[in-house]
Amino acid sequence: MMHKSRLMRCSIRLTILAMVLAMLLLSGCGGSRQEQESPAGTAAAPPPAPVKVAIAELTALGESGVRGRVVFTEQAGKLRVEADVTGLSPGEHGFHVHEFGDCSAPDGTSAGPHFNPQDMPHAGPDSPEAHAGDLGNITADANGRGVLTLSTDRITLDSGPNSVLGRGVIVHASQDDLMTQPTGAAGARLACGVIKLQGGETTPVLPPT
Ligand SMILES: [Cu+2]
Ligand SMILES: [Zn+2]
Repeated sequence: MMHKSRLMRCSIRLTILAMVLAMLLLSGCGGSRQEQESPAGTAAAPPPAPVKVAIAELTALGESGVRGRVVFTEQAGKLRVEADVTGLSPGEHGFHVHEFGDCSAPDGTSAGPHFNPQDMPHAGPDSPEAHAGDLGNITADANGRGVLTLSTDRITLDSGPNSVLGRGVIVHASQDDLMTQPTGAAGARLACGVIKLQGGETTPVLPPT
């Protein structure tokens, strides 16, 4: 009898000991996890401002078969433009931001003229004076795919006069000669897309009625 009750007391003590050990271990783990989150006990840095990204999904105008996507990313005070377009004839094709985010006309004329908030002449993206929307040419390979990356401070994704949010992107049939006024003689409009902020709502810019 004595023997049995001593055994019971012993096992109760062991159970309590195990519980205390478990609690110590758990609190220990929590502590180390916290240390990992804010190293060296410093206050957590404020989260970085979200990088603004806008996308234009280009769809074919008429029967052109040209389509693609243009991604605009704010980066170091500039706007990076990355385009990937398929269905083109090999060679150079005029590539612009146009004033209106309206791709409804089968020939793309609903997108209006080149985006030109400062009333500049037509030129190329490297000219000191050009339409804000003059992005030059996109060059298609033998398979009709054109990829372009450029960086510009002429257009933005903010609410300023040079914002391209809600405006249109047009890919043309011909090469932009970066000279002929006001279109660069880039010919027919083959694909069109409206520039929309990713993860937000963008109202297309339309001509005044
Ligand atoms: Cu154009
Ligand atoms: Zn232009």
